[in-house]
Amino acid sequence: MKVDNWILKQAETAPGRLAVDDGNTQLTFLELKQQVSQLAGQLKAASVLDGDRVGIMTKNSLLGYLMAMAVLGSGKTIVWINWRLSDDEIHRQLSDSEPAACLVADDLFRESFDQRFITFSTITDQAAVQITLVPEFRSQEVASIMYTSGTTGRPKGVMQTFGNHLASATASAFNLGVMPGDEWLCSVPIFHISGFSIMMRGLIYGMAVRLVGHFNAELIDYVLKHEPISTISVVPYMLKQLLKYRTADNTPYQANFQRMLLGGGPIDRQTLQQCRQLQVPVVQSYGMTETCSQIIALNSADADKRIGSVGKPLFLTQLTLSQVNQEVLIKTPALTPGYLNRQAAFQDKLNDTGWYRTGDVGHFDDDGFLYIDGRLDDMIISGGENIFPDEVEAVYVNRSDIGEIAVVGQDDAKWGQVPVAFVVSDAPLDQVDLITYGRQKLAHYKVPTRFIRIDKLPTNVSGKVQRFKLKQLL
Ligand code: S0N
Ligand code: AMP
Ligand code: MG
Repeated sequence: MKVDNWILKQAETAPGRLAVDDGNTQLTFLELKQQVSQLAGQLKAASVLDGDRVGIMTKNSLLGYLMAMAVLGSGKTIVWINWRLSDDEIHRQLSDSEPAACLVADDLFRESFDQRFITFSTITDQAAVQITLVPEFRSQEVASIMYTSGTTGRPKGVMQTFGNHLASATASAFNLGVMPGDEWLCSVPIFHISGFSIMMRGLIYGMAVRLVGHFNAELIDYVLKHEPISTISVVPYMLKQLLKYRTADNTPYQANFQRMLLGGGPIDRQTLQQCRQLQVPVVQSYGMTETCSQIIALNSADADKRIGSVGKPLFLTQLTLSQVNQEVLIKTPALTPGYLNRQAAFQDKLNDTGWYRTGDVGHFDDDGFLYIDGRLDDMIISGGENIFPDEVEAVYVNRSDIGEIAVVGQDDAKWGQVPVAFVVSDAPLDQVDLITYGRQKLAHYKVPTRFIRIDKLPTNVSGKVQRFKLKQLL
């Protein structure tokens, strides 16, 4: 039978196996297929499948998961929307991707949303029409689009093909292994590749995904101690929160537990050392939205001697460093074919011999293990979310009380880094007003936590602000 739609494939080969569990409901792969088929018929009835793309804005709920599967199963591309974004930010992404509709979980619906936004309950209230799920997921087809900001202007929609997802899941399996009974806990958002890659691995491996709707360290600590979870993906913020609970009582994680897959941003050595002491197995990894998740990882066996390293390339990925500036350069079949509507912006990221320029700077040790030393640009990472200073500054420059503004990242014990603004201004700065204003225009995590007055921004000869000098003032 010619079936290479991964949902149908698993329903055929592993119908009774657990596919997804949200703590209340468990669905086998056969039940997953049935529910996805029903939802697809409802999406069609609501004209959501009329175009090529469908937006989705949800937390990690079971219904959100099923909606995503129904969109994929119907042969459409998911445009993932980060629910923490402001109205303006969401509108820019939808204007660029032009989905037929944007499905939004009822708990995330906003008064300001127009008729393009359709709540999940509107869909589930529809009478389903008959629909056949597509027979195959073609490797060149775009499964998902995730937006990343950039240093300039418009957001960039990273296109992730089925081939990219398959290459990524395969490489991860060769490194970490896949065992019957494996269960991957997904509390990282499914609108980021950290979370969506877990969904895709679940479908490709025929593996159970344990969904957690919203990050709650106490709940997750309990789940890791009492449910047969084998892997959890975490960003540094989550790891630190989980360690607090792990130490609060002496209960170890249950016997099936294999590892925490850590990525999304830099981690301090002290936390890694604490993990060793507590025998919490951490697999450090490095990857990005453009590479459909991890492409480099540090095996547990090497972890003790290579503390701080992100490891070696996974199968299918090639890695080198630029001789000019130590930039991390990669080639991998998991690499996006480009940014939606922005081929030139993507070409800019490839060097003249076709290597993808990551924007990260690194070095190797004598045995070829990679260490990430920082960024070439000014990107700030707060709790695993990226912030581009230019984007924040652009929101403030037109205010009458702001002459000039420069945003930099300040180290922060909880979030890794937080944005802080330096401002040249004749008027006194009203911190509360500035923060309230920013929260209307930007995702809250992008809003500077402080606005610091300065007489003049330090600049180089060509007039570019020297952010490193501002950082030294913090
Ligand atoms: C860390 C998270 C969970 C924090 O959110 P939390 O605790 O749920 O917050 P809330 O209760 O919703 O809100 C409380 C207040 O905190 C503010 N806030 C929320 N998030 C942040 C933040 N990041 N920075 C600063 N402040 C934040 C809220 O705004 C609220 O304040 P008010 O009320 O004032 O608004 C959450 O941030 C989160 O989920 N972060 C993780 C995101 C993530 O997954 N990033 C990774 C992206 N990169 C990739 O996906 C590539 C790497 C990759 O694939 C990978 C990464 C990790 C592991 C594995 C892989 C892999 O390769 O597979
Ligand atoms: P994103 O744009 O959210 O996909 O994030 C990708 C970026 O996160 C990378 O280019 C790095 O800057 C950063 N990053 C991911 N993993 C690590 C890591 N293990 N150590 C340091 N930085 C990381
Ligand atoms: Mg919380």
